[in-house]
Amino acid sequence: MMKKRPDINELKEKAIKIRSTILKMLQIAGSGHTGGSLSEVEIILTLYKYEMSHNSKKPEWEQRDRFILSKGHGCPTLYAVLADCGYFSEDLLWTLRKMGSKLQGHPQRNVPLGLEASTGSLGQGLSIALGLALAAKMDKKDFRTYCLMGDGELQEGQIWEAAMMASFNKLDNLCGIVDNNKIQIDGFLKDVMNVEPLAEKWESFGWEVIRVDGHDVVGLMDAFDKVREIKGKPSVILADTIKGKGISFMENKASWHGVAPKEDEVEKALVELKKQK
Ligand SMILES: Cc1ncc(C[n+]2csc(CCOP(=O)(O)OP(=O)(O)O)c2C)c(N)n1
Repeated sequence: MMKKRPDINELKEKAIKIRSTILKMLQIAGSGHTGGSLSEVEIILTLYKYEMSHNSKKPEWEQRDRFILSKGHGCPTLYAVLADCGYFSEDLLWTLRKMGSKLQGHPQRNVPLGLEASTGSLGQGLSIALGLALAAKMDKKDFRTYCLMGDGELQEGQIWEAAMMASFNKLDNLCGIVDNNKIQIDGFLKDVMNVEPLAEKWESFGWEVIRVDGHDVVGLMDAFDKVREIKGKPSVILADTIKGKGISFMENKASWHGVAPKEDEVEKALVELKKQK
């Protein structure tokens, strides 16, 4: 089934806006995860603006598609996209990581705000998503479940337990996405612990694999279209991305994994983002 696509230029502009929002949020918070938030922008944006059936006016609608951010440290992006979709006011974004805020440094389950699961302990999100997908099958519900993982996160054994269970149960209503930015907390995966060959690994666990440029919104929409047609097994989209994407002095630098930008760095970054319009 073909879906109506959003305007591509508007989506690209939105990605730039989301990136600037993320940087401001992190600067105000004074801590947080910059690199991996910037690498996943197009993935989360395409999910919410194109792929998923959801309604911010009815966040508890039973038939809504579910999104599990397994790499929970990347939540600034999710928060910025949820605010853009109308789940809550933008004002809340500036309370990121503050005492008492509903927007903590890792997501805390709050369905009315659009947050489906508490995540951040890496490796667990795919198991949560698997449970939702299995429950949908058992209850004969049509909703789909999407789970975004980091490539470093794939070093967690629990991911592969869930991967086995999902294909065993033929969960074609489950779609994994890997933010394949090639960098984990303190270096390149190839130097710390290589996870490649990724496509072959997922295939051998019985998953359909689609590889795509994770910053290409059209490529991502094409990938989601393909996934919807796959029957009898789960699918994973290996989205090749750049950690710190969009900001020259942050791109491909492990040092920007868990550091928030300072005021002057945000100013420099915003100048770069403006030029991308
Ligand atoms: C179980 C667990 N161990 C360690 C951490 C600390 N940690 C947070 S992010 C991260 C690196 C994750 O790398 P990756 O999945 O590639 O994320 P990305 O590059 O997309 O930010 C680590 C080790 C954690 N959150 N959970």
